[in-house]
Amino acid sequence: MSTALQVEPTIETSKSGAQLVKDTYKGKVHPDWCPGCGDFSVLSALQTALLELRLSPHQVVVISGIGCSSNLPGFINTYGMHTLHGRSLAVGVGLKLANHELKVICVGGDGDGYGIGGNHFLHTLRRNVDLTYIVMDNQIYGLTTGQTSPTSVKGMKTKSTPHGNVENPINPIPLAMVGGATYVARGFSGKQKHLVELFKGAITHHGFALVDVFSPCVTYNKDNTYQWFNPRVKPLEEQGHDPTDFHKALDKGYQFGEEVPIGLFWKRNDLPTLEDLEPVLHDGGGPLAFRGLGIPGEQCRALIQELL
Ligand SMILES: Cc1ncc(C[n+]2csc(CCOP(=O)(O)OP(=O)(O)O)c2C)c(N)n1
Ligand code: SF4
Repeated sequence: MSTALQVEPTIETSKSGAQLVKDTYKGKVHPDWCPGCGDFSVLSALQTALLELRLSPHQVVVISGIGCSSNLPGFINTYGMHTLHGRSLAVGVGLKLANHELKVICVGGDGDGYGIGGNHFLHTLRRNVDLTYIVMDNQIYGLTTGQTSPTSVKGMKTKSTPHGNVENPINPIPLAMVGGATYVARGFSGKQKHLVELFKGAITHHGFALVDVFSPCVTYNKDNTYQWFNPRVKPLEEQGHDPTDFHKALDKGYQFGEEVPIGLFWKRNDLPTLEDLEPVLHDGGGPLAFRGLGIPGEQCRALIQELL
């Protein structure tokens, strides 16, 4: 029996019958984020979402770029890959095409995804690749100790902008919507249960799903803190927002100030994904990763040798 202090762990069963608990998704490496970093909440919400969706670790791959947030694949027990700065989507798209039966989840920071990886972001959107992209948006470069990022607020003083940031920030919500994403949401690390629902929606969505998460960097961003967000974040679900209304979703997406909407802005289910449109993935041969290469082993080894 549960008491207030002793909560029974949730136990789920995977589709193959294996027992799943939250610890099933615990990685071998202990998270080394600063105490209070918003990324802890994102990690925990993702683990809960996978548990509640009854996805076994071998059905999921988590891919990242470089940054504090991009260390996440080491902290979660799924397949994973820590790639290059800004390249998680490039690797994620390749992986999805190689094995379209895997759930592909790309993760990283705002610098990683909207700065150096901005080009990949645009092209993954327009292709409507069936993957989930979680951006831990702390509006700063955390790992490199506090420079402005593409989502830093105008006027913000950082190490790289001691007189205040003169640039206009990127707003990922309208950008993703206009670019062709078919599931566009925003969460906040301070509202973990809400985040779990957004992640579950994104992972089960058929198409490109962005979840931009305000995930405060408690060490270097002294402006956009938990205290700043707490009174401002307003769940769209409590405002009767219709996520199929493109223009209203755009209006909501532009809001950032005294009120910051979070939740599911936009969703459509009527567009094919890149994988749906690739004929080779539908010829009955299964995922490409499990097919023969069609060239002799010797030739294959020589090719690999040449590339090493
Ligand atoms: C090609 C390249 N350029 C620059 C860097 C240096 N670098 C590493 S992480 C980072 C920014 C990380 O910021 P963000 O993606 O917002 O993640 P956070 O650390 O805030 O989670 C930069 C510029 C790098 N590793 N590789
Ligand atoms: S520097 Fe910022 S983003 Fe990086 S772990 Fe610390 S609080 Fe998190």
